[in-house]
Amino acid sequence: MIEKVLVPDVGEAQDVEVIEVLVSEGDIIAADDSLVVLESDKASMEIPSSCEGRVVRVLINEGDQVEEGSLLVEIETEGDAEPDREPEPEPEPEPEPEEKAETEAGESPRNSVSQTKRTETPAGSGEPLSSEPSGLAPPPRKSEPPAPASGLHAGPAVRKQAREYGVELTLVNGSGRKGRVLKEDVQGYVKSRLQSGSGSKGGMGIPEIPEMDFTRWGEIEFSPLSRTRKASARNLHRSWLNVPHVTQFDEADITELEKFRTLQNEVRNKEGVKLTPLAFLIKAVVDALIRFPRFNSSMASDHEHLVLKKYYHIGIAVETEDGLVVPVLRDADSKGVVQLANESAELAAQARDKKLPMDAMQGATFTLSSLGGLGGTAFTPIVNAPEVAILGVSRSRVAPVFNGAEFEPRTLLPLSLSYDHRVIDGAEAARFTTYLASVLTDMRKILM
Ligand code: CAO
Repeated sequence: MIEKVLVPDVGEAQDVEVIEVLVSEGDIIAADDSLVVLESDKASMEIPSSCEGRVVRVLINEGDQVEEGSLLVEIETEGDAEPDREPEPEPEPEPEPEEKAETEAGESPRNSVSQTKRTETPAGSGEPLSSEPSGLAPPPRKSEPPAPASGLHAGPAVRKQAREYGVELTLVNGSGRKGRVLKEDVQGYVKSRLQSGSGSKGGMGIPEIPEMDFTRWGEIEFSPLSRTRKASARNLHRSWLNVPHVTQFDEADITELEKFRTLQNEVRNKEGVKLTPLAFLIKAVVDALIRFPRFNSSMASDHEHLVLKKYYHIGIAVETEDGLVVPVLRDADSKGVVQLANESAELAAQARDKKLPMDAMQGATFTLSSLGGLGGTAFTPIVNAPEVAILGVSRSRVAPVFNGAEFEPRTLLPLSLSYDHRVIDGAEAARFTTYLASVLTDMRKILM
């Protein structure tokens, strides 16, 4: 026998939409299993199955608009079920604990719904998700319904509440009978998420990414985050949310600088000095900061002033096995390239050995993030607020550059300057990177 499940009498309700399809073709279902959730302009309702059997056809998709009498699902039953049978009149059931909770939570009891028009459909009918009298026609409830096909026990009002809060119901522990999820459970879940601090992920009115039960798709493993990674995640997130970022890209011709650096490394090898492009970059950046003071500033807390700093402390982003750490190289304007190279190498080593004193990570006025030793052509670093700019450096490459007469091989260094657009305009950023590139091309400019 094939039972047809139709949309029941929806009374005055308009724009009835399929918001959840809870079964798929081939599913074996029990009587009262929920099949589909509908929502109108006034209320929501679950359409349960009136019989047990196998779903042979699902005729609707989520988002479809339906109306009274629309065919939703066909169920193959064993035996001689009568699809067009008249419903048995049944007494009004005692409210379940869940219903009580819903009532306590401020909604009117289902009894008020039961006073609205009630019509049976040929094969099953709906129950309202909200208790607003709506014209949607709930059937008398027979007994505690069995778990729906999804295995989740939750009434329509609870499902609606979960949808409104953006809560994945499978993650909520049900405290009702047979593990049924109640309204208090959803409220408790939201409260605990907020208290645990994870709610702050969705701070500033930003909707949180819904939590997923990844085990639905395969095996998973939980890996704890290190304290360093958690701290840098908080800082990065805060900066990302507070600072309107723009990234300016440029290239510096460092052909001559690389020749000089290679030569210096050969000469100073015996002294144990190793010069990477980083020390020259710090030197050039400080010179650019002196010429463009806004890049060495912070937005005052009144948001009406800039704090222009007269010192040049450069943060160096260092990759460690525990995550990103940014030690600060102080008074970089008063140091030569060799000292900058030694100090930055020392700070990086201390960071990796977890030997940095706390104050070594404070007070930077500008940050440099070099991925040049690793690769890449460009990236968009996140400003290390309250600083207003950060320079990302990628790997240099030799490329043909036209000199007006012919192409010649030049060594080009990619620069990615992210900045706080509240403080720095795009034109200023372009001037800054242009100047910086020119200094890297000819470091003698610093003398001028
Ligand atoms: N182009 C080409 N080669 C480069 C280069 C560049 N831009 N920058 C460095 N190199 C070379 C170095 O010269 C060195 O070569 P040799 O081994 O032949 O001498 C090699 O790459 C490795 O350099 P390094 O990375 O060890 O040293 P460094 O001074 O360039 O950088 C440090 C030090 C601490 C910045 C770096 O080790 C590091 O941790 N970088 C990662 C920073 C990070 O994760 N940033 C992302 C944060 S998100 O904004």
